[in-house]
Amino acid sequence: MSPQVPRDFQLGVATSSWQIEGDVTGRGLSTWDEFAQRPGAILDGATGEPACDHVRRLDEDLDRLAWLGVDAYRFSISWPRVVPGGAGQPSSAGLGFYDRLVDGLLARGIEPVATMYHWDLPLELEQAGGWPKRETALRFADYASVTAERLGDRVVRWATLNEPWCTAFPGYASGYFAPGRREPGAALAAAYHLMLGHGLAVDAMRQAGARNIGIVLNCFPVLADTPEMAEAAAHVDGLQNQLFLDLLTGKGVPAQLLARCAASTDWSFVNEADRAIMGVPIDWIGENYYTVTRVGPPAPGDWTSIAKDGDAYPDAPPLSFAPRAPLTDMEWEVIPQGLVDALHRISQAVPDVPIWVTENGAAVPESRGANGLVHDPLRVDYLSSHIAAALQARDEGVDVRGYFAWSLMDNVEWASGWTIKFGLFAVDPTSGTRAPKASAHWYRRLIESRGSFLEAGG
Ligand code: IFM
Repeated sequence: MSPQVPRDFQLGVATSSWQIEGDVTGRGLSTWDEFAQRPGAILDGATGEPACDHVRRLDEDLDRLAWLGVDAYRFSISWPRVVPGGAGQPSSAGLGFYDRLVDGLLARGIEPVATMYHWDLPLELEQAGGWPKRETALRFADYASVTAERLGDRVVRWATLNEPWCTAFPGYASGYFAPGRREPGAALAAAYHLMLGHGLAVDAMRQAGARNIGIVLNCFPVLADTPEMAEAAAHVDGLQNQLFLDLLTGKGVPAQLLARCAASTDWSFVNEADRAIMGVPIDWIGENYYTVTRVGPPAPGDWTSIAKDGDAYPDAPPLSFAPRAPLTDMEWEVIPQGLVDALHRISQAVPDVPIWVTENGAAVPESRGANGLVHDPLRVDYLSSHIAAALQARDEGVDVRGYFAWSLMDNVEWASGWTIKFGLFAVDPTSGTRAPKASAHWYRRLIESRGSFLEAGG
């Protein structure tokens, strides 16, 4: 059964630049472009060109969003498209593309929600040291400033970073994501400088005229599968959740983590004066929720959950990840209550700041009917139960304002390439053609029917 969604609860869809845009001739390279060239780094050898060829197909994709009837579209801006090389002169063609995107959304009555950084770091900045270096945070604020100056009059809401945990830990500790480094100390420095970049960018963007600025985290409840794994679960939670919530609220690195990760770093990059920068008040916060992290006893070679091997958590005691069925194609446990709990935790940690569920969705088995329609009933069940969970948290007093389904269309799912599909629209990676799946039709009806249960007295 579909959830009963009040009319004032915003519904949208989300994407990210590297996963859909293509057209690399028009931009600089990112760490993901370089990573994609490494044999075996991306499961099926997918690359950022053509991805979904979205730059060239912009107008038709805008029409798809209008057909769905979404209130808002969350996209990310490609730093190497706007500032090729990561520093210096912005590209007028790059900014021009986002002008067209934002204007096209507004013309269709759709709110543009822009994320400044969804993992595609300009390659040159990585070659100069990447996020483990403080300098990268400064360059991020410069790029955020020029972008805000250009688009700040039209973008309705901004996020600085998407899921800084993913850039820092799978990127620099386990090496499962670009830039593929396996340096736990560098990962901790990366997490810190990402959050410094966030704070500097908020300030720079406000000065450039942008309003409604926040950040998108991926806070997952971390559960100990057995009582003796409580300590390991606390370690994972510290790195997955508490580190980012504490830096974001000006508390600095949690004292427990300073001690827990002493074998990987001396924390010499921490500067007390940064607390206030990172803790700059924000206007909203986004939560990307997919699953919980269930920590079990060590079982060598047994980790399956993407980007979640123990190496992604520096200095963690021996552990394994023990998701319980039902699982999605990502081997992620389906547990809507986790979203309720995550939303409560965020609202307690960052009080008086409205929350949007900025990503939620599932990669599930699909089948094609005789008429060519892709049937994906498990995706409909997943989306439905998680929208209900967001509304439950709202009923329980959390200020949740809306929900974005991940994703508008199938796209390059990072290290899994095209092998994993999250889209409401099916995309043929060879021809680029798109077609709505059954879930897209369901979401469209849900959006359309919002509030009707009230009128019907329900
Ligand atoms: O595809 C990603 C997205 O880029 C960030 N959040 C999780 C999604 C699914 O893995």
